[in-house]
Amino acid sequence: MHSDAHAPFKRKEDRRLVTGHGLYTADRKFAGQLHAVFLRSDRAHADIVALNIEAARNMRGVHGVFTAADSLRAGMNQLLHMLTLKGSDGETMRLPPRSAFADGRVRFVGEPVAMVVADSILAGLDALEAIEVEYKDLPHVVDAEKALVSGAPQIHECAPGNMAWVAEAGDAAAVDAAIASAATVIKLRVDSTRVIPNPMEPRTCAATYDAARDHYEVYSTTQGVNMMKKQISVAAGVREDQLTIHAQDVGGSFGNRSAQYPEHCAVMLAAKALGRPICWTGTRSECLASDYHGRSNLIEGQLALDANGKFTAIRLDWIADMGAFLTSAGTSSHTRNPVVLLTGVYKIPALHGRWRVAFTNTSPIAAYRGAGRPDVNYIIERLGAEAAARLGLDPADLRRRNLIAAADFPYKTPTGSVYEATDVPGSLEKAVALADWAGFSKRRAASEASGRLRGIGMATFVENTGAGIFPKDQIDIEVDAQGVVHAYTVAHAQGQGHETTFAQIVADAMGLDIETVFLHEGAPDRTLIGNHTGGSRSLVGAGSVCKLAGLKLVEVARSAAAVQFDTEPSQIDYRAGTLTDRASGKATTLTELANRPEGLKTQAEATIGSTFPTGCHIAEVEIDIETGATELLSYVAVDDCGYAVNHTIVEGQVHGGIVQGLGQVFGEKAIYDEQTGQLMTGSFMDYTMPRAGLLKHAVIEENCVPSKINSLGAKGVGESGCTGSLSAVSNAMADALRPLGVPPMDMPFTPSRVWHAINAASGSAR
Ligand code: MCN
Repeated sequence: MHSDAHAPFKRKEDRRLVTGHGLYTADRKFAGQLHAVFLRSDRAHADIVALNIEAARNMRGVHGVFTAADSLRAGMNQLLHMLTLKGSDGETMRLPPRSAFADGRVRFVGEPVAMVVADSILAGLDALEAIEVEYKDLPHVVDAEKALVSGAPQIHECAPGNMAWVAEAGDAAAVDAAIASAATVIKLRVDSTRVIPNPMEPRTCAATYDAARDHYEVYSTTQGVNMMKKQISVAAGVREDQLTIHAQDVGGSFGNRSAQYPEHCAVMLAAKALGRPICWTGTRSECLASDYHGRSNLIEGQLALDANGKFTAIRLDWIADMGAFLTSAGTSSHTRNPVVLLTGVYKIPALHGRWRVAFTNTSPIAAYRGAGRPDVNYIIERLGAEAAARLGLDPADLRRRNLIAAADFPYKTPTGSVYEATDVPGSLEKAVALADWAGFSKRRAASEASGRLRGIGMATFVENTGAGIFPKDQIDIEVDAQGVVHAYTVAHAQGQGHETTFAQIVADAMGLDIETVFLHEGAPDRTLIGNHTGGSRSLVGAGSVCKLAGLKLVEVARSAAAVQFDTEPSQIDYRAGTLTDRASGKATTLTELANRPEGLKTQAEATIGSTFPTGCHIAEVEIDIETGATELLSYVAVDDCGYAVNHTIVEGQVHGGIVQGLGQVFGEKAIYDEQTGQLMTGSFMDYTMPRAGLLKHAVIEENCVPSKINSLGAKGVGESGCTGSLSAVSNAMADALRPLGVPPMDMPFTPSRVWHAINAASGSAR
């Protein structure tokens, strides 16, 4: 039975996951395991004058206490950075060294200083209390803009002025000229706020060491074992063949689990030193402070328009906060992705962008769902909305004047990106109809009559899915003795449903029932080349190779059947697992062929680049003037994800992405206190996660144009919801508040901030 992309069916992984039979890293139990707990810096910037671990080391139940002295001695002195780029100032990106523990100086609250390994977590926590650290406080800076001001506290010797690197793209002179002759220039400064990813499963890792083989097994919450192996190998100073990385179920990630963490090295260090398995699981507060954070981009934008409302130039001046250290790909997601998308979905002849990438005394920043794409879309779309308001134009009409027409694809942008075929104008018209855009003024009048502010906001967007760091994606595929098909991949879902969709692809390619196909992710015992899950590239990459693998396996089976029936492969008909010799009518099956001594297996591979998903999202909000509380009344998303393998999962991905964006729009914001450098949002009492009920009514539709770069015709979808929702909802908020004279404000639109903005604008503090 072929799987029908339109017929909803249950996810294969859910039987395991919703019945409590998932195997998450912390579920693993090792004979003789010990527990690690970390002493973390309680200050933003300080020299470690003295560190006394003797008392802790001698406490009951304690097996060891580890510090930077141990990790440096073991050759752990630099986390890997995947991309070291040359900046527009001619300087290479500055890469401050980082070991498993702070080496003589702490640079953010939450940085590991020491690790106790004990029989139990409680014994370890008791021993942490006995560690004496003498600090000499240093001046700190937690704000990226202030960190770049001359005279700011210096965080790393190797990075003068706290600058990690500077990048530029586009033509500054062309933009100057276009702005000088523009009929209208809109200027806006936005803050794509710092957020903390917060997967449901806290960050955790475990390590065992086999002295006989000089080999580590590392168990971790990760987005892909290959990339993690490369990073840990460099950071821990061990060869890749000395490492096996395991992960089965991973309870969410949102981008912050593709990079390696110091804790990986720390548990490996202890596993070798003590000859026992070492396990660590972060507490929620520990993760809030020490997990890699996301976004934190301050962007000044200028949009120039001619007298007909056509965009003539855009300029972005961008400060990307990287926190205290560079993560493996954090800088590129905040610079490379926005450069690729600098034009948005519009025809804009002149572009220029400058990115200053700064160090601050805060937790490092890594990719976070969208990885720079929601941020660049946020500034472009907010500029567009302000322009429409200034010119008295319908925002949909302003877009119609400027969108790249469907006939103009593939479209080469002035910064050299080539967008593949899509249909943003079509998505806009579909979204406008679904949202009853034309009927909004009536609805607004009704809200006004009941003393409420109503606003509507639109975002049109394009994204680039990740091209991948490894050169190709390989899939192993084989049939077992029972006729069950097994596919093996490096990609690793953390909730995206690959076990279902990838199995669906193989089943479709081979004409089999999806129940007879199983996907194995991570596959540590195979030497497959392939990319981790990230940049919404898994389906486009590994997923499309699953199709090639299924088709190739049928051909391998056809050849085997031809040998058996002494004929040519072309004479063998294949249908739903049965192979028939057209001339003799003799038949065999995949199962029978698999039971030959040589079995039935093959490997497929392909090198797949970026796809360019697009979309148009529309949000409608209503604000209670008395309290500043906002209700999201409706949300319409029309996305082009190319061929959709599984509509239910696509819808779930878009829905999840929208809600993740709503979190940032309405509440989430990591706040460091300027005076003390302390993380003020260190628990769920202070850090506002989105709640069920925030998105009551969402219409999620597709307007798909197949991609030409992969065998499925698919484009990625995992991040689109986030990319559209920041802009659409913020524009709706701005639209609701504009009639009261509230100037453009930034996320998060909490009741308190909205209430204060309304009252400041009306000049009557209530
Ligand atoms: N899909 C489909 N048809 C398409 C596109 C995708 O059926 N045309 C399906 C895929 O087969 C897959 C899912 O949708 O089951 C997402 O596919 P894809 O867009 O390729 O994204 P990835 O699988 O590479 O997932 C990464 C992406 C990113 S970058 C983040 S961050 C993210 C996200 O997905 N983090 C998530 N979604 C998440 N969902 C959950 N539950 N948890 C996370 O941590």
